[in-house]
Amino acid sequence: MIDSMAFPKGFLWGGAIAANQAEGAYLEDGKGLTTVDLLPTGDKRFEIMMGNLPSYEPLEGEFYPSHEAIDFYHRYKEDIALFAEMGFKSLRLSISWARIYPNGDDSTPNEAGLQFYDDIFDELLKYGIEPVVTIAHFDVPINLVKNYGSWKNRKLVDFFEKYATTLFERYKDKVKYWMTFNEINMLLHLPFVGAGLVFEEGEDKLEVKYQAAHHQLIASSLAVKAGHEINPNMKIGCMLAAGQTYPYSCNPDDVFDAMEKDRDSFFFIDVQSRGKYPGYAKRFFKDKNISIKMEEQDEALLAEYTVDYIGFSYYASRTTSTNPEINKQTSGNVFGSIENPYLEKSEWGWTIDPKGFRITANQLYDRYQKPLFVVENGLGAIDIPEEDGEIKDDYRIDYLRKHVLEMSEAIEDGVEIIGYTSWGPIDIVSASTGEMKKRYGYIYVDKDNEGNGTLNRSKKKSFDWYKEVIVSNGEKV
Ligand code: BGP
Repeated sequence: MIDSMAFPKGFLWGGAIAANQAEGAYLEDGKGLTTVDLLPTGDKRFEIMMGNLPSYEPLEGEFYPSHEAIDFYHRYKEDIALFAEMGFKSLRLSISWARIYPNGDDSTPNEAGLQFYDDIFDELLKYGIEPVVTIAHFDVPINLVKNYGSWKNRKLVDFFEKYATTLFERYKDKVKYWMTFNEINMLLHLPFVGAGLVFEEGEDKLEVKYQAAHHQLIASSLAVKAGHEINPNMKIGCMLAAGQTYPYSCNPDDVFDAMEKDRDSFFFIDVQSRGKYPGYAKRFFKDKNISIKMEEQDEALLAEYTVDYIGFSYYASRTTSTNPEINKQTSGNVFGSIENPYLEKSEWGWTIDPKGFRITANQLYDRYQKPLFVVENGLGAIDIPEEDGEIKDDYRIDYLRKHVLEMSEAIEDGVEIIGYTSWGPIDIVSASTGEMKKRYGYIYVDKDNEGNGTLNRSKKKSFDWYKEVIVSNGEKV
């Protein structure tokens, strides 16, 4: 254990999960089918994530991990008790849109779905755990994809506004912290995942993506408006897949390239936090011949209803070069990074860069001057139980310790950070691969990649480590 003193009183330590990666029960109690329910494992998964969906129904013989996931739907009490034992101050979770509005365009919400989240929030509050809610985390009701074209269509703004308003009204006294769209910039990289986009022949994909982005940005503003009207104490944030891009060399071409790559992501938060389309985006649209359809009131909405805080995930940094020779080396990252010779990588090729976390936090705070909330961070790794079943995940502890220390450095740098919810405090389905073997948890779940296992929960070595971090408010890491 190492001493650090930076964390403010009331810092929201905890963990983060998403409905589709944890709940399972994919058609139970009136839930409708969503985009994620059509993502199998294997190569097809990536194809679909890029916007090539073969069918609007699950196919015979395919394995869809979200259908059962880790059965959080039926086991949440046991899981929340374990989170409480670790001393969690917060739990970030998402609400499944299709549990509330099974088809997305229904006139009334599904009471069973609303009740399920009421029960979860009550259970959390019983232990003094603050719920932090993501309104949309990579799942769109499939009816909206099939019959409306998902976020390509402006109508989604209305459906989302209605969905968000239903949540704000129902949970106004239970939930203070909200986020509108998980990793909103993921839409550019995995368009089906981020926005339910399925491309048709001949479509200008870039234009479609930015039109969908515009709709999400407007929907996000309208959600901020509705939430604040319903309860002015609500804090409604955005959520960015963050991670600094480094230039491979000090060649100004590389430096400029790195800046542009970061702007692909900042674009979203510039709009959500600063309230307007940045000049560089306008130039980009012009250069690429992209025209975005906007309505008269849009600019005013974006300007008036900006977010209260900046939520972000940080796993890895990226590196970029304009030199075609160097560009040949790539590493496994949806953001298309090249190898950074100074950094180690995870088993999935993600760089391990704790200092990059400090840099990223500083950069976001310098840019937006709003409180930051680290809502995802962690190491996806293969855990192999010892003979007695114990999992000695020192590699995970090592990753997290270094990141928590860099976070404390960022706080010393003057960055305002209100909480840290590490990703997947209990093993859940991986978003990118659909695998169970890519694990992040302090709590092990007995389930393999094919879906076999008892689903029993057990504590890993990191469980006690994280408990100590929280008890000492980050003084002992
Ligand atoms: C983020 C997502 C999460 C999550 C995490 C880890 O992009 O918001 O849903 O799963 O990354 O990624 P993976 O599960 O692919 O390891």
